[in-house]
Amino acid sequence: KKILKKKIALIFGITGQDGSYLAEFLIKKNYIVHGVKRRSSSPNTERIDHIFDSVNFQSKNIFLHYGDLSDVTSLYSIIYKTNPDEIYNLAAQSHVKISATIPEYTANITGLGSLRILEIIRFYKKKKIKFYQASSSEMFGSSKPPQSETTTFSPCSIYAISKIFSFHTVKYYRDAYKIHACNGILFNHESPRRGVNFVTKKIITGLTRIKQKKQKILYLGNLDATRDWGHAREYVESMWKILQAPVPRDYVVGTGKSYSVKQFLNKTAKQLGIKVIYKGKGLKQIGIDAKTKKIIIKVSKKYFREKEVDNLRANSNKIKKYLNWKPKTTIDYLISDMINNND
Ligand code: NAP
Ligand code: F7E
Repeated sequence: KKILKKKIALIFGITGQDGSYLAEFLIKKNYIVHGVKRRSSSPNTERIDHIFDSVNFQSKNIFLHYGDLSDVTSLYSIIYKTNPDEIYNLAAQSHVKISATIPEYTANITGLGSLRILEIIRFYKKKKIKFYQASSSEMFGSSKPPQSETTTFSPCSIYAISKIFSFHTVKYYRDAYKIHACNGILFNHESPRRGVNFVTKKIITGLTRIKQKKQKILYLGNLDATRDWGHAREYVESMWKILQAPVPRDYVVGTGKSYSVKQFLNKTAKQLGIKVIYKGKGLKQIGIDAKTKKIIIKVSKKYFREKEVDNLRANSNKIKKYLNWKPKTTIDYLISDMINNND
């Protein structure tokens, strides 16, 4: 009988939201999964602790390695040691607002990180490694929706500028060196594992705590921006599908539906049984709990962007047509999943 060799995947960013779901997905697909973890003074493996024994630093089919996208020697030794069939680069300084505070660091990790990995793939000719880059809808910035693979990039942050650097680097290595490298241009995707300072998780946590009387007020920034929000758990399948296609291409991934931050807030409040009455405008806008008559929402300048991306909505016809992939999760299910599994 022919024994099928297990495929080996290497995930940069395995401790993040997407990395944790991708690791689960690939293990189910019978892959051996290697992941790169940054050294941290407090634990950063909580999203993968259910599939990895981080105390003894081992498990059956998932292996972690200390490394950092800023440290090329660590990248080289991890890629050399693990000898992967597929590399998923999900690691990044991924917060748009914070990229204005640490611009150089963001450019170094979110921009140059992909270049460092691709250079190693180029020199490391032992076998063909497929490369996936986590590109972002933020690259479209101020271009009008719906945004597709042919929409002009009009970045509004150093985060987006850095992602555009990585996007073009991937295309260049594909064209110039024939490396099987692809970009998934993913629109916002959330889950119970979303980082606490992204707006969806902040709203879910804030309103839940207000309901439990553990918090009085939820401070937010721009309530009018709209986003195309999908579920991270199902978006990781699109990453894998993008790499399995025989011809390496770039794909937009989104739901095609968009909602404002205020709509997300109202939908969450409704599921939690809270009715919010709004008063005032702009920075003076407040949200009052109709039952308790208390102010529970306030707008703070602190959370506004230097330059806002107003409207994002995907046209993902290409991935539907070529890879037969489309998202199934509705925004209401996403919110209920985040409420019910918010810990
Ligand atoms: P995330 O939760 O912020 O995870 C980012 C991961 O990158 C974490 O594992 C983090 O490690 C790691 N990382 C950060 N700096 C690093 C460095 N210098 N060296 C090595 N690893 C580093 O992000 P996510 O939401 O899962 O998103 C995954 C990727 O997709 C990111 O590249 C993001 O920019 C991109 N993206 C996200 C979305 C979205 O809506 N979620 C949409 C489009 C694109 P620690 O755990 O130690 O911090
Ligand atoms: O903001 C508004 C804010 O930080 C969404 C990252 O995963 O998706 C994410 O980037 C919107 C913006 O996500 C608050 O101004 C209002 O318009 O949740 P966010 P993001 O900036 O869209 C893209 C696709 C990525 O690639 C990124 O890695 O919400 N907003 N009030 C707020 N945002 C935050 N964070 N906090 C607020 O209080």
